Amino acid sequence: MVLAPVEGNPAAVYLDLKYEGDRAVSLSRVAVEGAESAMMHEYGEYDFKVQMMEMLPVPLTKGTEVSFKPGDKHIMAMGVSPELKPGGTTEVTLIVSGGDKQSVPAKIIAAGGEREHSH
Ligand SMILES: [Cu+2]
Repeated sequence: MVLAPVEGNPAAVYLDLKYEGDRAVSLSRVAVEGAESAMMHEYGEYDFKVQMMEMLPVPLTKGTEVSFKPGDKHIMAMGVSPELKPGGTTEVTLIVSGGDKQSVPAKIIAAGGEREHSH
């Protein structure tokens, strides 16, 4: 999880996931501990400009891999608590259709350590 340069701005979370379940589902929601809300974003062209938009649910079948990375799909966390500090960890929860959840730990790093995410 990469914090915004300005406290209170959205943070971006990047991760790779591989779905190992037997049941076909779709990844529809995400939650980040310590953030008021979180959503999945991707970049797309709209009105001849590349901009961020909310992602549609991602269909997952056994073996599907999805990566959230800078400049591509990402998880955006809004209303990030000041308690989340660089060097710490938080928990990211991926929620699929039907309500199954999977939580993974995410390391918190300061902005600028990686490519910055801007709006
Ligand atoms: Cu975004």
